[in-house]
Amino acid sequence: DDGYRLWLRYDRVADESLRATYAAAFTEIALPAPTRPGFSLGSIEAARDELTTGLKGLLGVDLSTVSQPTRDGALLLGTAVRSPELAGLVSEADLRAASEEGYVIRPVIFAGKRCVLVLGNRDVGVLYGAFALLRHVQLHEPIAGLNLVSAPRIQRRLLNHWDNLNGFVERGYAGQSLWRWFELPDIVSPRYRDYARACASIGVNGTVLTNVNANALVLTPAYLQKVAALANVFRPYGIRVYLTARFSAPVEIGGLKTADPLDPAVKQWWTDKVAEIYRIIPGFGGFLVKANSEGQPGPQAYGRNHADGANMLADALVPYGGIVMWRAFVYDNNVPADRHTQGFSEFQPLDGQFRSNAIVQVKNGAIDFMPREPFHPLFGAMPQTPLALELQITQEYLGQSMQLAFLGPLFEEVLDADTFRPNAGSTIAKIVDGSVDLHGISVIAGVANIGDDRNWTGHPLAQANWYAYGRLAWDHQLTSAQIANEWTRLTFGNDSAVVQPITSMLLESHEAVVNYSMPLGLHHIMAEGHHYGPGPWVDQAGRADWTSVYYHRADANGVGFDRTKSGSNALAQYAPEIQNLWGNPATTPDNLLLWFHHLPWDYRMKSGRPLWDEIALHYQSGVDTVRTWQKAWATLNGKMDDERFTHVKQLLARQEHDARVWRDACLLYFQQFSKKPLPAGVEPPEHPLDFYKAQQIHFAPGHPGAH
Ligand code: BDP
Repeated sequence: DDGYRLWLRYDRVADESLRATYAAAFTEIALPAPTRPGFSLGSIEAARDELTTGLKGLLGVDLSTVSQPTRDGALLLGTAVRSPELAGLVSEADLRAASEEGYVIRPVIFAGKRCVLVLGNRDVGVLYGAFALLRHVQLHEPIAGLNLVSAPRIQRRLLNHWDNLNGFVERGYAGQSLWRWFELPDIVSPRYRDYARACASIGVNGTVLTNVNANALVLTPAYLQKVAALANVFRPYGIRVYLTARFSAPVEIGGLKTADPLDPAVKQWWTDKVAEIYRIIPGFGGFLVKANSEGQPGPQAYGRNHADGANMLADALVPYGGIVMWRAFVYDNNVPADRHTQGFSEFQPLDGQFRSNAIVQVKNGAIDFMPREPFHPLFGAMPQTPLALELQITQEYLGQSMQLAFLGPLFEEVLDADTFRPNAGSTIAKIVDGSVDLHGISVIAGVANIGDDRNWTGHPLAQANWYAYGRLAWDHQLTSAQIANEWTRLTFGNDSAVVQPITSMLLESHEAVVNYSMPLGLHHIMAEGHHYGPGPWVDQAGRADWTSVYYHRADANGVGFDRTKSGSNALAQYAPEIQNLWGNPATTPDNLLLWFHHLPWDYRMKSGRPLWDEIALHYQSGVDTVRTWQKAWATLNGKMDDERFTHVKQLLARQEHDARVWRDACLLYFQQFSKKPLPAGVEPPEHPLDFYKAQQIHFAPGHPGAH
């Protein structure tokens, strides 16, 4: 099994009596108000097709489609708007709860038959309902008492692809881009539909096709036709297409002399461009913009600010219902004392100046998707501006597609973080979903981990990260434990001898990677450029804040970045409650300690151990945990297909090796400063420090310099 089917496997239910129960419950598909005239495939038809294929696989039955139920067991699909007689079968409260995109699934009597109703307010709700019902069956859940009502908490649930037009994916570790730009629009790979099915099955409803390090060419007519071909495939699956807009496009492809956002000719150029886009791509979602960061062009080149830039694009998009997502991940050559502070300093003062269809997109932390990072201080600090949360699904700093790091717990930690703004309980989830400041628009974005590898994500278990992102984007109240369990059962079957070990591995894995790479709040100590493996010694890298020494600041006195009043005071950008908590090492959680404090090597930890020992033991524990997974995985031999079994087995062996390299390299490096022996229980390093320093990866996947 090559893993292509992801979590939509639809393998036959092995338990015959269970299968018979399902088969009796689902006998035909009834569409009282089908097909929108003029549309070859709408969301309801996509729902019908998915149910037909899925139930054929699961139950071995061919369901026919009828317009009215002819017997008991009809699956009744429809929307409240177009089938009022179906809406009448459920309460108003249920319909309200299903809101714009959700669904109600429940047994009903209709036309004298016992049916299962899959009702949405809109067509796409029926599609999401179909996937929910198929998931229910795949998880072998009972049909008796079936009652599912669900709606997403965040409106726009996006994947951000960092895909270049040349096919190379920046920070992508699963092959080349899915989008075959050269072939499009003439050749439309069936894979695009499978991508859309997978996204829709977890509620993803938007996709930014192109890299934030943008190429203006995608806005030229020839490329817009290619984009339109993809948009046509995605539309029935409820997925809008978005593009990254290179700020200097008016100069690069428009022949203008300037891209100044206040210049009337520039405004006109974007107004015309947006009109052209909507002519070619109906339902286009809008733009994502990285400006004045890492060399990307932006309004500051013309003495304007981020709001000037964002508003100019927002104005062009507003007649069509489009949005602009303007990224707050900014830093440039005017390095402040601490890069941590720059995003906040540039954006917070602009609160209130953005148009209502301009969203500021903020990474979960202020530095850059570190293995663990405190939440970004902008969350809660811009109450008048809707903020989008940007998560990284691709594992740039978490072992890429070589290492298992299930990100459900990380995403959950971020979503649940309390900003204390305006008061306790104002979590990032509630700020992002708009409930704290009552915004009319809400967005979440995940940087995709998908490429054209046959199994989509390189590491078979990394599929779980795509899944977890979508599920949490739909409902941030789900727990990562629930999601891990669901995904494992969907992907490897319901045998508890398989589910239990895999679920435990998944749930331990993010912390284990943190432990063997950057424990206790250490950060940005990876190898330069490709970011794979350790590099605490990196001290030359073009700019200070690309080095490791800038972040760990190890010296004879200790280690860590002092971000309190005695240091960079980045902490001042957080709410007073957070400042009190994290301003004092004794009340800072261990896992963020060295993010905020520079502490002596013999600093007494909450455990009673000296800091040096604690660091060393964390590195060791990360390695130990990986070894327990190798043992657990061995028990699965014969319980799944050989292909996935062997692939993961090999990956775990590689991970164990790489975890040791992290541990040995970092401990040897820091030992030069601590001058202390390794505590009992920590294995001695295999090689001297110079050996690790000499290791070099020349061509790593996903690295901008690699193509
Ligand atoms: C960093 C990546 C870089 C991205 C940048 C961004 O290393 O490749 O371009 O973030 O998010 O994480 O813009």
